[in-house]
Amino acid sequence: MFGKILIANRGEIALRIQRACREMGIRTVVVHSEADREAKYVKLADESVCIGPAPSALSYLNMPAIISAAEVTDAEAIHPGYGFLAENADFAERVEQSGFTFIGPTPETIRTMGDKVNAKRTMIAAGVPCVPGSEGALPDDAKEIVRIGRQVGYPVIIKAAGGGGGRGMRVVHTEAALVNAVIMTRTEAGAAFGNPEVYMEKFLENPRHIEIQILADSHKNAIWLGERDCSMQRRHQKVIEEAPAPGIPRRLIERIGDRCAEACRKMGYRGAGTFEFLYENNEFYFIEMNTRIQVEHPVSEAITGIDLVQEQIRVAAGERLRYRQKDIVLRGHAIECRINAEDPFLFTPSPGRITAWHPPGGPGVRVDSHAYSGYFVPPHYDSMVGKVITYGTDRAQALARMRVALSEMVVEGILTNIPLHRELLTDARFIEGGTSIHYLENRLAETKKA
Ligand code: MV4
Repeated sequence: MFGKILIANRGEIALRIQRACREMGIRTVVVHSEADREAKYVKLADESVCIGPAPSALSYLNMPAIISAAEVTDAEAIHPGYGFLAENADFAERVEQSGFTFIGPTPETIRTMGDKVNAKRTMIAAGVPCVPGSEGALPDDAKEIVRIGRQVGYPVIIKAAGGGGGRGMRVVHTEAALVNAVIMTRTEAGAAFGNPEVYMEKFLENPRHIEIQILADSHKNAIWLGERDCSMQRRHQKVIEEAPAPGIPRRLIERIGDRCAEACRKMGYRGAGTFEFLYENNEFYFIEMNTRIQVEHPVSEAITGIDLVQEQIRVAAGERLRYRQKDIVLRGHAIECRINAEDPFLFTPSPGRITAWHPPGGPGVRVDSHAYSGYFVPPHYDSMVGKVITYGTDRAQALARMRVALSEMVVEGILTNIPLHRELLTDARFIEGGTSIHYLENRLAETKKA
C-alpha cells in the first residue's frame, strides 16, 4: 500500500479523500491555491503545498506545479478527486511518466471515454444498450446527414464527440433545420474542444438520468454497486441524488449492471467509474461514462456499505477487489442534497464568510463538508460547500430523516440552497418518486409565474 498520497483537489472531496487515507494509515499531502491557504482541511493534512494563485487555471489545473509538489513531498500516488484534472488523460499520462500512480483508470481509458463517439462504440461492442443514432461520427456530406436523420427519426440531438455533461449539444425537430444545426454544432465543438466531430441520436423527450456505479481492479475483476437516480437537476447541475432509483424493476437494473461490469472487464477498466444512462419507457440507453469518483458517491456507499474512495486507492495500488458480485447487497435507501452557496431561487453565487455553521446529525445522517463557522467561501470555484446524505431502511425514512436534518441545519453569513431543498422534500411528485430530468426546471418556471 502507498505510504503517502497527494490530493490534487480542494473542498469537501479533498477532505473526503484525506479521511479515507487517514483510516488506511496513509499520509496525505494536499495542494492548494492562495485562496484556500487558510482552510481547515489544508491544515489537517500531514503536509500542504501552495501551487499557485486563486484562479484554478493557475493552481488546481497547473499540472507541472502539482507534479512538482508530489516530487518535493515524496508522494507515491496522486488522487485527482472530481472536476479539475480528474478526467484529463494528459494529466494521468504525465503523472505516470513522472513515476507516480494516478488513482484512476489508465490514460488510454480516460482518452477513449472522453471521446463520446469512441465511448459509445466501446459500449455497443460490449453489449451495453445505447440511444439509437448515427453509427459513429456524422459524415460531411449533407445528403448523407439527411438520410441518417430520416433513419433515426425526429426529434434528434446532435452531440459533440468532445463534449459531455451537457456541453456541445443541439436538439433538432425538423429535417429543414438539420444540416445547419450539424454545421453550427461542429463549428462550436471545434472551437470549444479542439475536435469538430459530432454524432446524432434520437432525442428522448422526458427521460430520467440513472447511473450505475462500478469498481474494477487491474486483474480484470469488475463489480457494479447499484444505481443512482440523478434526475433532480438544473442546467446540468445535480441538486438531489438517491439510491436505489424509485420504481424501476430490479431485473432491468440487474441486467444493465451486469452489462456494465462485463464492459469493464472487456476494456480492462481499473478504478471507480460511472455509466450514465437515460431511462424512458422501461428502457435504458447508455449516454456517457465518467472515469472518476463522483460527487454523489456517498449514496452508493450508504446502500452497499463499501467505502468507494478506499477501494479506489486499493485497486490503484494493484490489489485485487475484495468483493465479488454476490457480496454486493443493496440495503435500504439513501438521499443526498447538495448544499450550495447560492441564492436558493435565483441561483446567483453567494460566496463570503460563513458566520454560523450548524450541521445536522443523528441516526442515518452523514455530512460531507469542509465548511465551518468562520470559513470563507472563495468566489473562484464551484459553489458547493457540502452534502447532506441521509439513509433509511426505505425511501420514506431516508426522506423523513432528510427533512429533519435540513430543518436543523443552520448556515449564516452566506445564502444557501437549503430553502429550495426544504421545498423539494415536501413536493408531492418528488415524494412519489420517478420525476424526469426536466421536473425541477419546469417546477421553477411554474413557481416563478405563480
Ligand atoms: C440526451 C437527452 C435526450 N436524448 N440524449 C445532457 C447531458 C449529457 N450527459 C447528455 N444529456 C442529454 N442527452 C438524448 N439522446 C437529454 C440530455 C439531457 C440531460 C441528461 C441527463 C441529465 C440532465 C439532462 C438535462 C438536459 C438534457
